[in-house]
Amino acid sequence: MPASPLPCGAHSLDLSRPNIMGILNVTPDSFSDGGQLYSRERLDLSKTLSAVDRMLIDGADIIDVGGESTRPGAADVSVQEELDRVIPVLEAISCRFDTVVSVDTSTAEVIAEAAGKGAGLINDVRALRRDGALQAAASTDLPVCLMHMQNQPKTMQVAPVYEDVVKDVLDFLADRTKVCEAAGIIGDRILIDPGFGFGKTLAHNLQLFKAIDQFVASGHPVLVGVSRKSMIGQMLGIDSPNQRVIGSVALAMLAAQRGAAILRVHDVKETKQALDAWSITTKED
Ligand code: 7PM
Repeated sequence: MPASPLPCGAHSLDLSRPNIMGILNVTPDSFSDGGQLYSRERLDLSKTLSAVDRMLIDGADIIDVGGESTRPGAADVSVQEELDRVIPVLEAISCRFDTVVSVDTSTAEVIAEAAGKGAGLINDVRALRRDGALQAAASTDLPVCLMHMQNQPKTMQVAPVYEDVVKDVLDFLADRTKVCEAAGIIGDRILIDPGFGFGKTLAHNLQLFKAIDQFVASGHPVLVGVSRKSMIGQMLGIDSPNQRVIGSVALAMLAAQRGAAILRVHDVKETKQALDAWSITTKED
């Protein structure tokens, strides 16, 4: 049964095949890829647009713009700071490129503003639990991605505990889905994400990865973000995030094979090549 296209503002997504979401980090701090678009503490817009152009040429279907660092231990950013980082970039991308742009935010003001500046998807690591976020998102009519996170970025990796991580995360996402539907968000426009690395040990992340099919069975499109994360570092014994590309591509492929609809990645070209090779082996002649 081929899924019908997901409307994302002026664009749409074909979720019957895996889609690549390229990460565009517009934060000044340096983990993995953050900070590289900055020069002299200011975001360089022409560098940023070149990075977007590169990702689109390489095969990205979505560009995910994020202005809040959610890395473990990260400090909060003010609403104004987040608006100042995200909105001009969003506007510049959507007026120059023909692509779905998602906004990685938990902030009501950013959600509302982004919708008017060309955002096609709302990606929230807090699953619209912040004050006003749910109402703001519902008013946009855009699809939303609900991610699971235990605790807050500051403390989430201190001592994550679950009764049964797969059940707990599935239950959380089912509950948030219901809350979103009650607020007027159409069920077909709700995507879910287990939230790899967000309040999880390696063992938790592995249990969730093995259970991707159970998330897919919910009927909601599943987004998987494992790119360069510490779970890959721990699995393979690699400290440096930019050395984790091969493991990231391998896990993205496996997630796609298990039915994930969107793969959130740093390494678009490598992921695209792997997915293309896979797709050729499964094509009917
Ligand atoms: C520093 C550390 C900066 C970690 C950024 C991160 C996800 C996401 C992120 C995810 C969805 C990263 C994370 N991860 N949104 N945003 N799913 N939906 O590693 O897994 O990119 S931020």
